[in-house]
Amino acid sequence: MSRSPVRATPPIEDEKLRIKKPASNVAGIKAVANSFKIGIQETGISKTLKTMRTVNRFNGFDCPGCAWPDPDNHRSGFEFCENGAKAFATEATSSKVTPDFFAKYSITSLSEKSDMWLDKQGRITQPMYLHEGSSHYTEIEWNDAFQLISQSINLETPERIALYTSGRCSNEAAFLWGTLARQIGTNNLPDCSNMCHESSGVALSQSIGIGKGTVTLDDFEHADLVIVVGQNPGTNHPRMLSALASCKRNGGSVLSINPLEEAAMKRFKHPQEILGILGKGTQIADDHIPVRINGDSALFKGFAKVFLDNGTQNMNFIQSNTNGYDAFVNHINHTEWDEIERISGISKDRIQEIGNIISKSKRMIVCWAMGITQHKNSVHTIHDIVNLLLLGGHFGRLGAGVCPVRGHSNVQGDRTVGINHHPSEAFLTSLDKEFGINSPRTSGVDTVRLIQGALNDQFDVLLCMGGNLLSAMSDTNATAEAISKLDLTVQISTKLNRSHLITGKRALILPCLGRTEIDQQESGPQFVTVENSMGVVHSSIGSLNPASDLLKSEVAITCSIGNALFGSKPINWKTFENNYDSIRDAIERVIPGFEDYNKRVRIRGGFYLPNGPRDGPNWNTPSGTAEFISNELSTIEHNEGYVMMTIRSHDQYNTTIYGMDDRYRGIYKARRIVLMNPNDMDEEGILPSDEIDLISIFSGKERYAEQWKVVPYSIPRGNIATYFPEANVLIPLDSVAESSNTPTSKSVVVKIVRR
Ligand SMILES: Nc1nc2c(c(=O)[nH]1)N[C@H]1C(S)=C(S)[C@@H](COP(=O)(O)OP(=O)(O)OC[C@H]3O[C@@H](n4cnc5c(=O)[nH]c(N)nc54)[C@H](O)[C@@H]3O)O[C@H]1N2
Ligand SMILES: Nc1nc2c(c(=O)[nH]1)N[C@H]1C(S)=C(S)[C@@H](COP(=O)(O)OP(=O)(O)OC[C@H]3O[C@@H](n4cnc5c(=O)[nH]c(N)nc54)[C@H](O)[C@@H]3O)O[C@H]1N2
Ligand SMILES: [Mo]
Repeated sequence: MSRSPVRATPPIEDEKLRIKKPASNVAGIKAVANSFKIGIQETGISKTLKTMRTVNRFNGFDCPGCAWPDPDNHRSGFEFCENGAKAFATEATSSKVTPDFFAKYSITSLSEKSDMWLDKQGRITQPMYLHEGSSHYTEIEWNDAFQLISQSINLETPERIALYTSGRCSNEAAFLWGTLARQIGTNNLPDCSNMCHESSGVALSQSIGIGKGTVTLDDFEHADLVIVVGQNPGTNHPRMLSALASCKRNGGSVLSINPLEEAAMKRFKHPQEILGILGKGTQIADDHIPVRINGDSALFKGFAKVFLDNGTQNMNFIQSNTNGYDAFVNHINHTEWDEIERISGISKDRIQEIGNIISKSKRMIVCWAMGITQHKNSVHTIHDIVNLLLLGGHFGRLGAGVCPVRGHSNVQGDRTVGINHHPSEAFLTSLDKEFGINSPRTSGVDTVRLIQGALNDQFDVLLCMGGNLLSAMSDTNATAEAISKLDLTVQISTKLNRSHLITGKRALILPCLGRTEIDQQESGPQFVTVENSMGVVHSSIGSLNPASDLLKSEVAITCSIGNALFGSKPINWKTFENNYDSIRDAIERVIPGFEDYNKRVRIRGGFYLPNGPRDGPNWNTPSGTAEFISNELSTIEHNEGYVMMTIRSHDQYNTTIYGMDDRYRGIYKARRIVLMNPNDMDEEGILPSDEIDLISIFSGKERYAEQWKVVPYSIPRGNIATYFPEANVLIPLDSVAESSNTPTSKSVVVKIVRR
């Protein structure tokens, strides 16, 4: 039997683009109204009020929207934001995807629907199986599904199995998921952070000895300067705006560095403060630097040049805490202003003006996200950010430090508890001791290596704990080809997405509980724990009735797979499923920093994990000090075409599309759009709303994506922007960041062709 073709990319729809002026302020009453509107449409009034009342409360569930922390003591009744509201409304939706639905639609016909349509069909209610050659999923019993997985995994060739993780997974589920991989005999644990903050983890480990941020929420109230670079908090971390506003209230300044002047950085009206809703709002950014895409390394080297010229570097701190200073000074002296100006697109005068402020700062925080991590030289750029902070001694001090702002609500926790394709020997030794297993010592694959390997027939089975790997990965067509070569793919999911349509020869969908739902096990209702962007571990407990009686928790599914494969020895999987306290006890024994886990996580607000640079400062690097790391200045060089970044609109959560508007940027009713500088448009003879095709060129191979409408926008010349995931077809699989292997989603060289 053979299947009809299944579309890997969303169909191109007839979109009625409307362009308005970008918003001059964000949040405020409109955001509150929108939150309620979406909630009520998806879930009805009483569920909306119930979820809004419990999200991010001490005894409620953790908002699945992002990893920004909650205030320690004074949580308002509504510690939520518009986009958090969208995230939980789509989970708590009353729409259902039942076996009848799958009987009605073949995977081919589903693939002709938009990503938004797929998500809007609602929660998947029971396990489904796609037989080899079949084009329709049919029902399968849970036990049969577990048997099928166990029979498909050949323990003789564990290197041919991979277990993907998306960052909503709780600490408890992630710890067991990683343990399952090691019991199978592999470190093949690709995860969403490979496409996200991997560059931050790699660079920060080298520079400061820990792959995490060093600030707490409180630090924002004490900082005199916060730099927000390569991040769009108004859309992606709206609750962060309160922290920026509190910095401002206390007399601090906020600087934004971004090719786009994102609306949130202009003026913010706190939705939870009545005056904020009605009044003029707080002006967030005091200054904005419209850096060229991938010009940040140059810019930060420029700031360091000014700093050194001013002679205000903190020599006490540098002498007692760092290594590599002299080489760094030499490197900066040899970096030419011409190159800095050319690559950053910012004049020496402007860099000097800002550099003077930076070199005077006593308490500076630098925040960043995907605008920094998804380039070829991302790891180097993050070294440059840390170098600048080291010059001022901004570690181990109130109001100062690094703040890589995480995306998925528990992506940082997943890594802490063992979702890591390069696990440390110390971790594996204690895991083996705890469970009596022999964990493999060879590194596993990340997402890019998984797809490259699958293209070369090196994998048989892929188990996915959440997410939508097909659409999140670069090079959608190559990724689809790779996944189709697998024998079995298993998706543990809440909602339908394209990864359920582009599958291995056989596929399973295992539907699971979401954060908002009651998780009832043998010993009673369970809670889970998560770690936010600032290293606070706290609990999350759902309060809604599950979308279907047949759902299982991520923990229960993992335990059942473990049990089907290995029985109860040496790991007694079922005890973990019955009572999650036992999982936390095991985590406590295996991973440092979780002492008294069960007790401390039951205290309001949870607890902080240890953090050397913050607590000491002390530095877990080979030299025992922080490192100035000097890398040659670089950027993405190209002879023709444009550099394209792929970004999120205000109406999406990664590959989940909530709606067709990008309100803050003034773009309505369309997603297949390209933001372009009006002067570049003039030169190309392109008018607003004209359609163009995009072609990316890499290593001699061309990739096409048709039919994009052009939107004139204030973006540096030679730079353009499109939305993820529609533009992922253009990102070459082999175009990755050095050292972190993250797809270069923010620097894709493309040519444009007028239609
Ligand atoms: N509502 C909502 N919230 C989310 C998500 C979501 O999709 N929707 N996703 C979550 C996840 S997983 C993540 S990782 C985060 C992502 O959060 P962000 O990183 O804010 O997301 P992006 O839209 O990718 O935005 C990247 C920003 O970097 C800028 N940028 C691009 N290239 C460069 C560059 O070279 N230099 C500089 N200085 N800036 C650049 C872009 O203009 C844009 O403002 O958000 C999390 N929160
Ligand atoms: N071009 C481009 N590509 C990118 C990016 C970019 O900026 N540009 N960003 C990258 C980044 S930062 C990230 S993090 C990745 C995201 O990659 P992923 O994490 O793989 O993708 P998501 O879209 O967040 O996954 C959404 C799906 O997760 C499932 N889900 C939701 N909640 C739950 C739950 O509680 N449990 C389980 N088991 N499943 C659940 C639903 O089925 C939903 O459809 O994409 C990356 N891809
Ligand atoms: Mo992310």
